[in-house]
Amino acid sequence: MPPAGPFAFIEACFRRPAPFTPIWLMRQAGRYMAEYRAMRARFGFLELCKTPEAAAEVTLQPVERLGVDAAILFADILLVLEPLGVGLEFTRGDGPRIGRPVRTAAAARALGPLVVEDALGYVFDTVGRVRKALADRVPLIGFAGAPFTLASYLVEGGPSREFLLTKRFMRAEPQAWEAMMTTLADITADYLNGQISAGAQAVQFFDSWVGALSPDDYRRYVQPYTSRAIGKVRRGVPIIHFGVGTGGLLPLMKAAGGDVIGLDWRVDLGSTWAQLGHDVAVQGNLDPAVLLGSVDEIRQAARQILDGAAGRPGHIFNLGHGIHKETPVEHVAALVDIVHELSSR
Ligand code: 1CP
Repeated sequence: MPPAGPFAFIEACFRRPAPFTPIWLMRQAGRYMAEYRAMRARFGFLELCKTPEAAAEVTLQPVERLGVDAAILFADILLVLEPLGVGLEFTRGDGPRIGRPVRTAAAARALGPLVVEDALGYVFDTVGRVRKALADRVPLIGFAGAPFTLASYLVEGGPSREFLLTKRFMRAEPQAWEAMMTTLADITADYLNGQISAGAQAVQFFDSWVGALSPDDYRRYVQPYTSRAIGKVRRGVPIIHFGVGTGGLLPLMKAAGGDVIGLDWRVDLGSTWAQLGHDVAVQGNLDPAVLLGSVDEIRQAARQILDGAAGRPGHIFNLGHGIHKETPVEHVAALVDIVHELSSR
């Protein structure tokens, strides 16, 4: 891979000074955008992910419309579960469903391994197309689910609030849990390295639901596997490590690995960064609900976050989680402009 180039986003990931604070947004491609809804009228969600030409077009929509400083591959963290044969489906309105959830030690041990080039080659095809179309205007972020969040979908069979089946499984079947998490860690690393070979210039680990765990459980049941996955990702490409509701876990997540720690909106960016240590970059952390309010309120809230970062190299502006589908697209575009204007140095 050629060097990443002088992108503000990549500079910030490595805590080098940049002329402004780079911004991209989780779920920047999605249902709040008319262009995306038009694509979804033509393709089912999984079909869209599996049609590289269309997935590449959707990846580029927010880059054109918003002027963000990075593109994020259009795909889903659950795509790796489909070739494991568990019956992944995206149902309209209801979100993802796993037809054959993993509820026994035998089922957990039977998972994988995967040859990612065969199983997920369509994603790598999309990455190559996006890189070509971007022509180095902004870098491309690849991503994958971290082992815990993937395992939670496998065990629960879909979205969950309490993750009781997952928490019960990891305690009741610690050896099968270890086998499953090791398999998921290795698949995740191979999958991210495949994206990097195809052209991804940074990667994000989504451990979205890990905030459901106590610190002790994180240490025992998650950290070894997230560390294993992160440790296997090709050196030199920045890694963002993100989860929701992780206020009590951030030092452990930092220890597990990553150049950048993603913060949700429940924590104060300035003091949290100081506690974590300025030897790691941070990403975040505007409450996505702020984008439903006025542009004045958006400006105030953005300024507060930028003040917390205090111009220190190593801050990437983002939301604390994904954009809500009810969000006016003009407000998102306004946020991007506001962050560029207020942080320009
Ligand atoms: O109806 C539709 O059009 C599908 C909605 C949708 C979209 C737009 C889903 C289903 N996935 C996506 C795209 C997606 N998912 C991206 C694209 C890149 C971007 O613009 O950010 C990414 C990075 C994801 C990652 C993802 N999928 C996560 C981690 C991020 C997060 O939100 O914490 C998770 C947990 C998923 C699972 C998933 N896929 C889709 C939905 C609705 C969900 C969440 C369901 C749940 O609450 O459990």
